[in-house]
Amino acid sequence: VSLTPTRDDKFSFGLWTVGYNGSDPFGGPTRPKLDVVDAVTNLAELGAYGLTFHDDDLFDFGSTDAARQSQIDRLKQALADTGLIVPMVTTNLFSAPVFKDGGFTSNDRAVRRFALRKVLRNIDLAAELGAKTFVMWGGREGAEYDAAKDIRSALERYREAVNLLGDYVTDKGYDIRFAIEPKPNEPRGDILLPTVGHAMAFIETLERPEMVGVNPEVGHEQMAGLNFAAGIAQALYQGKLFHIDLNGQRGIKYDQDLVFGHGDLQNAFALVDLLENGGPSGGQAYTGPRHFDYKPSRTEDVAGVWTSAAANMRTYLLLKQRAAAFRADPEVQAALAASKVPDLSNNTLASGESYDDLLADRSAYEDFDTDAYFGGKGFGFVHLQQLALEHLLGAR
Ligand code: ASC
Ligand code: MN
Ligand code: MN
Ligand code: MN
Repeated sequence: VSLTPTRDDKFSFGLWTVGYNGSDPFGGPTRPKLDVVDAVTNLAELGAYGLTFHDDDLFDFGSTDAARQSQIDRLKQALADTGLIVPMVTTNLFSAPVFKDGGFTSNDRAVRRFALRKVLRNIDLAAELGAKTFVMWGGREGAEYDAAKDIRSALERYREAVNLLGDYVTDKGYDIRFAIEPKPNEPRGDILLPTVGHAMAFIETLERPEMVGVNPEVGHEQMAGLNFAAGIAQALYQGKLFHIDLNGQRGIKYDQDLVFGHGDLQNAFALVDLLENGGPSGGQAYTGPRHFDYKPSRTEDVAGVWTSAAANMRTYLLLKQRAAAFRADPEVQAALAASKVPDLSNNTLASGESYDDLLADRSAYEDFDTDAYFGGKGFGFVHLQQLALEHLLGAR
């Protein structure tokens, strides 16, 4: 595994990530505004293949048509000059004051109609730029006060919105799929569709569920105390991993958006192993962009922005290298077998066997001596995890 990023690695970055100027709720910017052409040029030089953006990252909210078009033209020229692509586009329905109670699910109907128009306009731009994925992070779709939001109506309005967008993309013949990005809270006290599981259940209620998947973000699931790699495994299992936001988070607190790996490193190792190798027992691999949604810390200067961007990709490749070594180690293969990890992929019933056959199988129950069968024998999971840790640390 080479540690030099290439286009084939499919690393992409949000314009708002390297473009983050350091503003937080307690202080203003610590860095100047980043121009989109500089972003494209620097990312291409570092080995990324893609740039993603919210409409308002590229042109200010409320821009004139001419100002908007000029920024689109500047982006297109930079893409042509570097070979970078735009694999994903998303819409900002959270920054402007009009969205203070949300976009698709604002209690105010005129706001909901405005939000839909803003998204439709941006879908046209996504199609024009060849983006295949349209992400929807509903950061303001939520509430602080139980009495103030009828959750069932809000979900119904969310559904109405996503159904309409699916109709639009289908009628226009665009080659675009949607990816819903869950987050439990921040900026709202509680956000609708707070986890990958909530989002996947919601998707099944849509008119075109096949057009909609998820865009899970490492830190967002971890803010809910969940195991990110396990959530990704379920999304892959259900064919819903349309996109992914990689970053780092240290526990249940505000959304940190640290560099990938600068949080729960062991879970990041399991994640890369899953994305690159299909996980412990094989299976479908992820082929989409490796998209970093991180924020260069407020403490860093402009040079530090690019150092941190490179760090995301290098960490990913280091983990990919370590995961390959882990899989190739005969001792790991033996430990996996001893832990019966491969056995879980065998059907519990034999082929053609019915519950009547199971009920008739005395060896499965009446004659199954639970004590004699296991005889106190353990599974050896700790040894297996230690082997993973030693590969992660480069000790093997
Ligand atoms: C997105 C996305 C997020 C948010 C956040 C905005 O599109 O994936 O997590 O917007 O990065 O600050
Ligand atoms: Mn985040
Ligand atoms: Mn994100
Ligand atoms: Mn984010």
